Amino acid sequence: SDHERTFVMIKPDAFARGLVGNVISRLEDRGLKLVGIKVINMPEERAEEHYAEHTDKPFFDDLIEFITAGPVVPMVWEGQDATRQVRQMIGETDPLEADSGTIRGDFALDLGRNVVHAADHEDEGANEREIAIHFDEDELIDYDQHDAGWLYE
Ligand code: PCG
Repeated sequence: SDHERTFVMIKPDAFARGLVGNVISRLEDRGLKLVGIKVINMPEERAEEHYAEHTDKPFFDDLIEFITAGPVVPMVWEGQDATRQVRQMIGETDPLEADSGTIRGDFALDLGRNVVHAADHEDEGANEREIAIHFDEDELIDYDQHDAGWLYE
């Protein structure tokens, strides 16, 4: 929809490879507004809640082991059609299918090490659900984006 919040998370592979700043820069440069960010080692129970839809998949255990293997950077970004804008910038889930110029298309090779997670725009409640898993409401910052008048009609 119009002005909305979307959940994005930099994964342990990207953290270890020093790609945190690069991913954040791409989203900032696009004009998206950063309203929440933290660095955490994700507790296993929270990882299982975050990936609950994949509980029965054969790759679930590997996915939980990977996402808890090192620091992650959960973030909330705001903007016009933010969910779709971010999905488009991140590229297809499988890096082999991700276009060059996208985050995964530029930085990843393997489906199980795909640098970043973003809420699925085809899953209606995904943003709200994932933001609530990783952030308290008072951790999301309300402020004026100074260049909004040059980003939006
Ligand atoms: P993400 O974080 O967008 O959502 C679920 C993740 O599961 C996905 O990115 C992939 O990293 C991972 N994933 C999806 N399919 C497979 C698979 O077949 N094998 C493995 N190892 N991981 C997968």
